[in-house]
Amino acid sequence: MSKARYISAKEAWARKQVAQGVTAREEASAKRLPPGQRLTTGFPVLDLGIKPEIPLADWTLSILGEVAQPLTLDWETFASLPQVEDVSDFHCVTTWSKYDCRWGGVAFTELYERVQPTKAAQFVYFTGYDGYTTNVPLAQCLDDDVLIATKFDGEPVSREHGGPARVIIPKLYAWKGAKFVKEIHFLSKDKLGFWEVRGYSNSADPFKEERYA
Ligand SMILES: Nc1nc2c(c(=O)[nH]1)N[C@H]1C(S)=C(S)[C@@H](COP(=O)(O)O)O[C@H]1N2
Ligand SMILES: [Mo]
Repeated sequence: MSKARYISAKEAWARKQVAQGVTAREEASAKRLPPGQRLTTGFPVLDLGIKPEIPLADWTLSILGEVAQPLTLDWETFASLPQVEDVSDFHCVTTWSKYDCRWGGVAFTELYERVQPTKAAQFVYFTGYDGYTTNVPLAQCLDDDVLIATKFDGEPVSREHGGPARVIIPKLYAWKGAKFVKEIHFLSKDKLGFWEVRGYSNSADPFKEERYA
């Protein structure tokens, strides 16, 4: 189902890596800041009160469900995958936004390619080491700005911001990106995550101000 979309995202990633440092970013503008958001220059921390400590030697990321080749990657293997960098804006539903976050890590499309999702795969359900869960349609995970980030501003993602690895999906409110990511489930049917079952919007588009269901 997502073949064409996945291929165009891969090509876009390649172009972006070539253009690094050349493309000037759009200045702050009313168009850039989603409705009801305020710009912050700090980086607030939002979690469930748990910041799990995961030694890299114990860390794994599993990709399972509707896939032909389920995978469990250890830290070394994950770090050996092709790495990308992307600068994006971060929008939290609690009304703060942060511009120009420079994330580095592995593109979602890279993992998609390796596990070979079945035709039935339409949704993705992420779990975190803190017990957090969230869900996103597969098509949106294939955008060329979605990555599993291990770096922020060139440094390892700190524990408070979701290290060793966190999901970044810039076009959606930030609760859709699991910090401390542990598992990526490909599903045929949608399954609501932690905040989605508590009344947050399932679609979560900040520019449509989709905060609550
Ligand atoms: N595992 C996990 N991921 C999570 C959360 C969480 O509590 N646990 N909070 C979400 C919310 S609501 C937001 S706004 C962002 C916050 O990321 P930050 O703490 O780096 O600002 O992470 C999202 N991902
Ligand atoms: Mo949030």
